[in-house]
Amino acid sequence: MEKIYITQPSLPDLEEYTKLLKQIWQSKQITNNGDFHKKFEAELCKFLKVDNISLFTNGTLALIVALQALRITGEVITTPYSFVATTHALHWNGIKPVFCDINEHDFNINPDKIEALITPRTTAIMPVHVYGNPCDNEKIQQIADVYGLKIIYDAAHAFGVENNNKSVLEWGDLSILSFHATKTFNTVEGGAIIAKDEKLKKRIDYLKNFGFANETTVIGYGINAKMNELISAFGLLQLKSIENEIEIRKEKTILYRNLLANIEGITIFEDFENVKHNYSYFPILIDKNKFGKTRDELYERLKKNNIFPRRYFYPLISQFPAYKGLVSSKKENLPVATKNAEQILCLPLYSKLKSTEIEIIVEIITSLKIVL
Ligand code: T4K
Repeated sequence: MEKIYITQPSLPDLEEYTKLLKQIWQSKQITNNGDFHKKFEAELCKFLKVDNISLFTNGTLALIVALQALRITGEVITTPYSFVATTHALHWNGIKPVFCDINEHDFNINPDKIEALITPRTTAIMPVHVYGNPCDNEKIQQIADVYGLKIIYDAAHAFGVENNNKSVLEWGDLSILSFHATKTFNTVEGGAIIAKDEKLKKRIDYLKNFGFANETTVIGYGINAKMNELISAFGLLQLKSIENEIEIRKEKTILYRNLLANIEGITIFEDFENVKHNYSYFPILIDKNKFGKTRDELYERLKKNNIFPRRYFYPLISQFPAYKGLVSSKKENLPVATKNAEQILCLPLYSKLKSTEIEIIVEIITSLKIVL
């Protein structure tokens, strides 16, 4: 059987892309806020129902600049259950991460545990909408308001996700997106910051361009994190098919759910009420006491059969040597995150994944349970 990976990027039509490339070749404007960049920002704003988007080279630089833009310092309360870039962005800004435990059902930061972690040095909260599951914004905002904290959402997984018909990207002070090849919406590499107002967008745009406000004025410690014209044109084409992409992913998700329902020891997750999802990942939890085999035994069995799921997010960020020494990293402080990280397996999910392939994946899972 051909190898099945966790994901496979969707690509735009090559002929259509070539036409746009020809335009770029003619104009000679290949980066620095050219026409495709401007158009992609405008189209994204429409699609995502937000007013201010700044495009970036990738999601990690977007996170680093978001923290710079809000002048965040000291300590930031965040989740250990994410991709390591979330915490690295804090470190690159000289900020100490303080890890907070998560909810079992949505993998997101548990707002009820945030307050106990606030100190006089705390300046912000950085939650992640893990797998595109919306965080409990209301509770997080209430805490931020009481203590005068900023909120930066790592929405790397949450492209197009809405709650009660409103984009989750409107929440908090800033949100960042990733358009990496492995994401539901990809521009090869890419990212964005979503700002509440034009003034902040302007500051972000300066910061991603070395801090230049004009030819001779540098307003701060900027960096180069601009998206170029080739990628902006690619992104514009990707936008045309994203709704269809999400719809197909939804169908695959429903098939997985139906086939995996009622297998003892496997937890699957239904859509949350009032949430328009983007079906970015298909996470399951494997409880070895009920399933009879560990998550890693299942992971290895699938790999032997040329199927490559991923253990996003194991190990927890707090378990990496760079962060392990922090008091908030202690496993006893993060019981739910620790348990979920030990049980998690994200199964392959992408639009070209065939129904027959999903059936084979589920058969392998089921057969492993039977061979007890
Ligand atoms: N915040 C969060 C919450 C994030 O999840 C991420 C990134 C970020 C921030 C930072 O955003 P970026 O700076 O990346 O824009 C991947 C991605 O590199 C990373 O973007 C993503 N999160 C993370 C969750 O996953 P890997 O190391 O697991 O990817 P990799 O190369 O092993 O790819 C997985 C599989 O996908 C491959 O086995 C095959 C397939 N694949 C991959 C690529 C890159 C393809 O078929 N084609 C491809 O081009 O990190």
